[in-house]
Amino acid sequence: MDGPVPELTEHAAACAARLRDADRVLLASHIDADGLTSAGIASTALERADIPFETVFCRQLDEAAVADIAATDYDTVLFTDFGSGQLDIITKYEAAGDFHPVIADHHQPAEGVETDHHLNPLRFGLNGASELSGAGASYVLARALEPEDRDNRDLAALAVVGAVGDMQDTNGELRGANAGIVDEGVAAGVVEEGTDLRIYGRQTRALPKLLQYATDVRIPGISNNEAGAIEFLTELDVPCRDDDGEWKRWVDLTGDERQALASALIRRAIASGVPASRIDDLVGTTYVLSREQEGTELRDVSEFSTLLNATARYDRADVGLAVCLGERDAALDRARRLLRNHRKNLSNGLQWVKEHGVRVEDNLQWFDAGDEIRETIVGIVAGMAVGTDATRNGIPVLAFAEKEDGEVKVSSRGSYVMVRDGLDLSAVMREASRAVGGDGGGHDVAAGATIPKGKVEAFIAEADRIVGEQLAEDAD
Ligand SMILES: [Mn+2]
Repeated sequence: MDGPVPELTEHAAACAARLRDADRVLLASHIDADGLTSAGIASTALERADIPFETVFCRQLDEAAVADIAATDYDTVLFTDFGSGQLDIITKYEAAGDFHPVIADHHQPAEGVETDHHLNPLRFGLNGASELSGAGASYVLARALEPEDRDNRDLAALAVVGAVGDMQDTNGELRGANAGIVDEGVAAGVVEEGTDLRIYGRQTRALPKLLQYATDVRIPGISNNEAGAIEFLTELDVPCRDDDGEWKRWVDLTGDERQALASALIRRAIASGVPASRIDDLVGTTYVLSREQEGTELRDVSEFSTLLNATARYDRADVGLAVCLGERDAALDRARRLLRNHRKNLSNGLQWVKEHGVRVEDNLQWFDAGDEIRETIVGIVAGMAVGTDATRNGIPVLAFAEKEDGEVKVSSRGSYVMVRDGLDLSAVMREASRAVGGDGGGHDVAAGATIPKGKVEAFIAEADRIVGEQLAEDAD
């Protein structure tokens, strides 16, 4: 069997064999949309393979979290969507005979250490930030774990949600190893791929809100402008309201109506001077989960991943996992309430940044939200602030927030243009945090760290220096 990602097939088989040898498995996963879908995929695969397991979630897999895991009486631990960056810690416990690790992850591995059952696209020449997510790595493992009489390709739906949750489709579509997973999902009848308007909320948002809140591509007079969005829709030759006068959603329109609306929107964007490169971003590849009900958050992968993030950021991984495992009713209601609350917090957070502004250093900009923005969402707020008039173009944004334990959480966000110019925030966060007694890592375009209280200024100086070096090195 070739598997969805041929480069990983052989190694996935070895990891699967290791899990089959275990009496039972402790599944430990990261708390975010990708981590929850990873856990959904891995736990379904373990169950179908008749391997007893228990699931735990950690926000951060630090020394203390690994020690807690080692203290359980599980001999085999499956880490999903984290573990690679903590190989130095994990292998210490492995060497001491505390547990055998199996890792399905896509983050930068810690250097100078390795373990046998470590499934990570970066080990096989694939890009972990853009080509395969933690859920994707878990899916590859799930395909290797499937029993003779059972096909696990239906789990591709969750793998696509995880990839989109980690923003691996930001270049207009899922590529590389992810594309292989999409193909399997399509073949299994759980994923539909199409070309459509790439605006968030096609399933659930009323048309004026869909357009008003679509700020990835800003269209003057429509984005962030309710009256403007309503006027635009009213002037169109498309019936945007139903028989009761209620606004329709994108999903309620016919194919022709969608096309007419999209064309009018593009004409309007061109007339308003939006650059051609940005206009191209308005339309792209979209992914729909065929087996989910139309008009729900679960039908659209990006709305699904947002729903999961809303459970994760508020310590309700149990709710997010239940939704991934197919529970609807109570779990879905709870998730939707968490999402409404999450939206309110994000909009308050962005408002706070706009009011207080950012401080600009030589090579980066930053804001310290203290306890005004929850540390679990400060990274999203920083990402939302990139590209708005609240921040400067061309340099990354660092955001600080207080953690409950008194330490300081740092989140950083860049853009793919900056990455092309040499930016690697994963290295910035790791090196600058370690220089002040903290730790961090992540991806080139988005990364995070935790540092001791009182070290913010020293951290900023160090990070500013490293970003300066990265951008200068690439220039020559
Ligand atoms: Mn991930």
